[in-house]
Amino acid sequence: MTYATIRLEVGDGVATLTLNRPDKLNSFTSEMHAELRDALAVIRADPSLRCLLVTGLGRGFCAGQDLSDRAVAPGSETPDLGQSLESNYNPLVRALRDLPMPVVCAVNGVAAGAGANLAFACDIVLAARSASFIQAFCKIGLVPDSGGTWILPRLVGTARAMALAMLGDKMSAEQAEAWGMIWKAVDDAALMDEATKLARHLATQPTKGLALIKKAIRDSATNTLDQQLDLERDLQREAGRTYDYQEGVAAFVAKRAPAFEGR
Ligand code: T3D
Repeated sequence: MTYATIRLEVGDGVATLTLNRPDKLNSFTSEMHAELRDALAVIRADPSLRCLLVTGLGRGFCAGQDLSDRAVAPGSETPDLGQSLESNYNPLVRALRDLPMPVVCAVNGVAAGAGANLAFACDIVLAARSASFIQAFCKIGLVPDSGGTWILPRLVGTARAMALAMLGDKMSAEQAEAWGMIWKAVDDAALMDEATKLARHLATQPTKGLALIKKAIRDSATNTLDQQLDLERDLQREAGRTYDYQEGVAAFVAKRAPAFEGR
């Protein structure tokens, strides 16, 4: 599949989506959003794909909305940013959250505005040690979007979320790791090898079970313990009916490595 603003490559059960506007630090345009929607639908429909890896080309991961698309002459009508979220950013976050496979993010450089929150919407986030995260919205009078106001307090608590959102300070990958916002910071030169290795490993695992884990952990954010216990009951019932569960048990009993098929 050929796109203008992203790259989609597939192999070893992994779909790799690379944001591809390096001269603009991979900032989002309407075209990029449309291409991401298309690519995510393609990935979701392909049963051979069992893990998604998201990264960016060049020295940035993603600098959020392309602001050159937002400059208006004084006195002219401003674009409806609510509509932009409704049509572009919210569907992207929902598509990643609902994708029934693990989503690994390799943050290769600065992740600002919606670019930072795109990373936090992924399931397992690795970042190059030189990468950084910036809730840049406040610097231009906006509110963190793409799920930022939901995920930040859950990741770091209200006090830190408030300061990150109101100050827009640059946070290093190591600080993000120390605060539990990402899985880990790795040496720049090792980032893509490590992320690819992780994605390939996940693509050999019980995909259906991993998708159910993803749902359970995501839903726990708004469930009571009673609701979560009920959800675990329902998801475990579903997991117990998969081929991969049978295979996992059979392999354990036979003392051999399991061959999961993702179903
Ligand atoms: O509008 C809606 O639809 C609502 C939704 C909004 C979601 C959002 O994401 S709002 C937040 C938008 N993003 C920002 O405010 C971040 C803007 N960028 C920066 O603050 C800085 O570029 C960075 C801190 C990310 C990186 O700084 P630095 O010094 O490493 O790089 P740079 O020199 O600023 O940028 C390099 C190039 O990328 C430069 O282009 P040039 O001069 O070489 O031609 C710069 O203009 C361009 N660039 C970086 N970010 C954006 C951008 N161009 C357009 N839009 C950007 N967001």
